[in-house]
Amino acid sequence: MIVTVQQHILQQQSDLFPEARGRFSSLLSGITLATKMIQAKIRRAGLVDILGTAGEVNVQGETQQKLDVFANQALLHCLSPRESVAVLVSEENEQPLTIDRSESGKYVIVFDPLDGSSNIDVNVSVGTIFSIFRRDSPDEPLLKPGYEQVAAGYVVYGSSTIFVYTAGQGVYGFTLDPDVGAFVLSYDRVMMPDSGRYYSVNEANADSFPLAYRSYLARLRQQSYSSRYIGSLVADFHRTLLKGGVFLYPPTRDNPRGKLRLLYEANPLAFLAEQAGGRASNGYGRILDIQPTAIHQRTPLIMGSRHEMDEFDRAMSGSLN
Ligand code: AHM
Ligand code: MG
Repeated sequence: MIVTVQQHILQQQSDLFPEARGRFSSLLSGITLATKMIQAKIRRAGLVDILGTAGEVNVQGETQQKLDVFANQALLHCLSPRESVAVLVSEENEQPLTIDRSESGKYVIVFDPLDGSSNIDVNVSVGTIFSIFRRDSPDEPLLKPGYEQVAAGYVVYGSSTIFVYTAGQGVYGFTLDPDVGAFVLSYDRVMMPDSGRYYSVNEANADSFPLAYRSYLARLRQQSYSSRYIGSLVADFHRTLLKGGVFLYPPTRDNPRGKLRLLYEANPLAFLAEQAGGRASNGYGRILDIQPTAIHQRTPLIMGSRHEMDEFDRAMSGSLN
């Protein structure tokens, strides 16, 4: 028999969160419902008027695509009525949305509703990323380091729609079966290979990478690596998770602190990478140890297989030989 994501979460929950009594699974089913709505919309791109910009600029100063707006609304719509939700933090909203249900809400959910949206109009994979923290009382700080995440995951809307998550007990992947209308277990306990063939970076920025990054990439080129860069973080990460290798978004001239966002891009993917046996760094240390100071803060992000990450650390410490 098939195992749906809902069944899997309920099983994990009785093992991991015996006190949660369905709250956690209700919250994750809010996320899977929203992502099914998003994928249905994406699959109709080109047939209905959903491509192109919405005419607004978001908090990052980026032009919002119509699908960015739809994806954000779908997540807010599916999550805000759930009993267990205390605060929603979205890439598309400048401020966190506090749900006025202070007694029952126990979780903060942070998400990037539609990552890689510059790829939408050209039919390239995009994704949704989410991260979940516990918050037992409204007095607790909203901003916590990534090692306190209780769950994290993403959906990649690619040649199929795949939901990947961890609740701290390994990484599991589910493929949307359109006949059943459910995400069905297809990757049981994913482990990232210890090394891979690919490195993934926007090489058009290479002249402005710090020297250690350039030395590292030169070293990879001397070995038998090939390059892959989609420009959709979720898709680039999904390949890295399954095939190994390394993904980098270093500091650049235009983005000296990195481009990617700590809370809803780096943290969740770092949690998944570690749970799959890989690593994630900001160039100085572990992504999951960073104490955030703002909800939309950026970070350099380097993540991948153990072997490539060890070599990256050697490059950063100047001990590549
Ligand atoms: P977005 O959240 O506005 O879509 O931006 C994030 C995207 C990532 O998906 C991707 O890794 C990166 O930006 C690509 O940036 P660049 O075009 O600078 O290489
Ligand atoms: Mg994004």
